[in-house]
Amino acid sequence: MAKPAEHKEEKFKLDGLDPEKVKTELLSTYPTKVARKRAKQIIVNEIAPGEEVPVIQSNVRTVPGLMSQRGCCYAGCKGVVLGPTRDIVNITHGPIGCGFYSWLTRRNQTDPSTTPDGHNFMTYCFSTDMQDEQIIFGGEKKLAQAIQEAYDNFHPKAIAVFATCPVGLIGDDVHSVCKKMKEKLGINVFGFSCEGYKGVSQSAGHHIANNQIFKHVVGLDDTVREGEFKLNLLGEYNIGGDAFEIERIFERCGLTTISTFSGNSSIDGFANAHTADLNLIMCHRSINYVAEMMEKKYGLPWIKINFIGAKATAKSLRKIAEYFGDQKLIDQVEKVIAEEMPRVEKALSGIRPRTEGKRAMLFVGGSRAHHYQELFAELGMETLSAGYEFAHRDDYEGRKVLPSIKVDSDSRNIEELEVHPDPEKYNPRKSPEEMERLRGEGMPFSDYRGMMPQMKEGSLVIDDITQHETDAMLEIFKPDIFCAGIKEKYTVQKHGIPMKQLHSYDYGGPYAGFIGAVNFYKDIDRMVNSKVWRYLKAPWQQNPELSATYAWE
Ligand code: CFM
Repeated sequence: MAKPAEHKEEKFKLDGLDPEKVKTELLSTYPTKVARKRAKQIIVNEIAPGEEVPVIQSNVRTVPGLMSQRGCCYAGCKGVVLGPTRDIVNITHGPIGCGFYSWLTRRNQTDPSTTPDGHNFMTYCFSTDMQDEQIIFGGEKKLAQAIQEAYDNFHPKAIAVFATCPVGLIGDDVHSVCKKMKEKLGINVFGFSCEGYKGVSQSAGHHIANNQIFKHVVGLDDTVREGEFKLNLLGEYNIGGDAFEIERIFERCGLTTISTFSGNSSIDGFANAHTADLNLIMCHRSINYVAEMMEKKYGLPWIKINFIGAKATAKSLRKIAEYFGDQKLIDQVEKVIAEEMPRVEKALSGIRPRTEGKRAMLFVGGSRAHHYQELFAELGMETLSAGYEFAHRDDYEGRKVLPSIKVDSDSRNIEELEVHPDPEKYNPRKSPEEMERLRGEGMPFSDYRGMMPQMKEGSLVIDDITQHETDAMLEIFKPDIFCAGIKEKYTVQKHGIPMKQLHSYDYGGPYAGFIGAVNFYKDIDRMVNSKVWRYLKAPWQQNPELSATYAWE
C-alpha cells in the first residue's frame, strides 16, 4: 500500500529540521560552481524498496581551496596497506618529509613473536632522503644504494619501494631498480608507483598496493598449513589491537587464520594466502581488489563481514560457520557467542541509560563511518549524518551500482590487472551447486550492501566533507559526539563538542569484537557525559552581569 503523502514529509525530519534546508544552508556560502559540485556530494538519504538509494558523487577531485580530510595516494599505499606488515623493509623513495610523516603515525600494532625470525621493521623509517642533486640528475642510483644498505644491515625477506611525487615527476623507474636488486640480492624486491598525486585520494594507493602485492607476493608459497576452516582476514589493519581481538575470537571458535591483510601480518602470510578456504572482507574500500583477483585466479570466494559491534561480530561468526556447514564448528561458534555476550550485556545495561538518545556524526575514511554506526546503535545513539573521505559509490550505495560507475580519467590512471584462472592452482572451494544453495540461503558472496541502505531516512550523507561544512553541521545540530581524525579534532572541540578519533582511536582500543565493543561503550559514555564542556566558557561569558562606569562620568 502506498504511504500517504504527509507521511513522507514527516519522515524527512532530521533532529527536528528539514534536511534539504540544512543542505541549502551548507552550500550557501560557496560560489555557484562549487555549490553545484558539492550539491552532488551532499545527499539526503532516501531508501526505496530493494534498497534503492540516491546517487552520491564520490571518488572525484576535491575543489582546490576547500579544506578536505583526505590524504594522498602514497599514504594509501605505503601507510595503509603495506605499513602494518612488520617484516618487509619499506623504503620511501623521495624527500625525507614523506617518510617522516608516515612513520609510526598510524596505530597499527604487531606481534613479532609469532614469526620465527622475529623481524619487525615497523619502528624504522627508511627513506632515500632525496636531495636537489637527485631531482636534477635522477635518483635511481641512490635508490639502488639504499636497497643495498637496507639489505646489508637487516637481511630482510623482502624490500618494497614506494615512489613519492617528485619520483614520478623526474621519471625515476623504481621497478627496473627493484628488478635489478632482486636479481642481485636474491630476495623479493618490488616497487609501487604510488606517487602522491596519482588519483584523487589515498584510495588510489590502496588499488596500487593491492595490484603489486597480488603480482609479486600472493601465491608464492604453496605450503598447506595445519588447521581447519582456513581464513584470510582482508582489510583489517590492527589499529589499537583490533586484529588481536579478532584472532582471539577465531582461535576460540576453532577457525584458522592464514593471513591478515595486513594487521599483525608477515609477508609469509600473503605468499600463502591462496591456500585458504574463504576470504573475509572487513574494509571493503581498501582491499576488495585483492579479494576479486584471488577469486578469479584461485577460486577463493569472499564474503563481507564486520567485527565492529558485538551483534555484528556474532552475525559475522555465524555467517562463517554457515559457509563451512560443519556442525561441530556451528556449535562451537554458538558456544563462544553465548559465553562472550554476557560481558557485553552487563556493560551495556550500566551504560546505555546514559547514552540512549544521544546523537553522533561520523566522517572517516572509507569504511568506519559505516561500521561504527553499529556500535552507536548498540548504545541507543542515533547517527544524524555520516560520510566517507574517499570511498566510492559502491561503499555508499552497494556493489549493485558497480556497472553504472563511470570510469573517469583519474581512475583510468591506475592499472587494472587482467587476471585469469591459474592453470594449476585454480581450485573452486565449493561446487557451483553448493554455492547456489548457500547463496539461496542468504550467503552474500561477493557482495557489499553499502552504508546508505542502513542509515535512517532523511539523514545527511556527505562525501569528502569540508571544514566549512563540518563547522556548519556542528553549529546547526550540536551533536553529542563527532567522529573524525586528528586534523579535525581541535576545531570540533572548540565548538564545545566531544570528538572521537575513529582512525587512531585516541590511544584507545581495541574496539573490534566483544572486548572491543565493551571498550567502546565505556569510552563513548565517558565522552558524551563529560562535564568538562560546561566549563568551556569563562564565568564572565556565561553570566555577563558585571558592569562598570567610566570614572569621569
Ligand atoms: Fe579501510 Fe582503514 Fe578505513 Fe582505510 Fe584509512 Fe584507517 Fe580509515 Mo584512517 S583502510 S578505509 S585508508 S578502515 S587509515 S584502518 S582509519 S582513513 S576508515
